[in-house]
Amino acid sequence: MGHTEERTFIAIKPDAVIRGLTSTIIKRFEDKGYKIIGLKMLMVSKEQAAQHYAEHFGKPFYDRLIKYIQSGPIVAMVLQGYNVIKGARQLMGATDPAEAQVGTIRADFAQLKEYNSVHGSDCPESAAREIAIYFKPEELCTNWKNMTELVTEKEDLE
Ligand code: IDP
Ligand code: MG
Repeated sequence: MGHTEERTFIAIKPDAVIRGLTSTIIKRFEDKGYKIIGLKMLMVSKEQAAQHYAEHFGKPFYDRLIKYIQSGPIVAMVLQGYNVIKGARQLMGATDPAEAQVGTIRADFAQLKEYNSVHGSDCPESAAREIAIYFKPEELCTNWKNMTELVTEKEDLE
């Protein structure tokens, strides 16, 4: 059988970038052993914001959310690893920082769900869709092994 590696899209949102938390948040994901295969800072365009949050269109918080994600630079990342979609969301914690477990990014660095510091894809389809909004295929660095891959014998995994 063996475990397959997945990819996910992560964004450090403007509130966290502005507060100087970029390196701290990247470190949470790196320390877990996830491989960063895409990384850049950008200002989210109107079009990107609308595509990214299309599922929330029409909700009461939609306009505020679009304004928030464009309120400063984001740091966009593509991570690769075993069960990285679920695992990254565990590291992030619940959407509302007040409900998030202590030790998660949102519990440790945020107070409000309107400013919850980090985004992570919620399923493989969302991950593929979101990665394509922010990265061209040639911007991903896939042809290297990180330490987790070097110490993981894939044929030994159940
Ligand atoms: P997620 O980021 O944990 O996947 P979603 O439900 O997909 O949560 O919501 C997307 C983003 O919209 C959240 O991260 C948060 O910034 C914002 N948001 C979600 N629910 C609310 C709300 O009830 N009020 C204000 N903002 C919200
Ligand atoms: Mg979501």
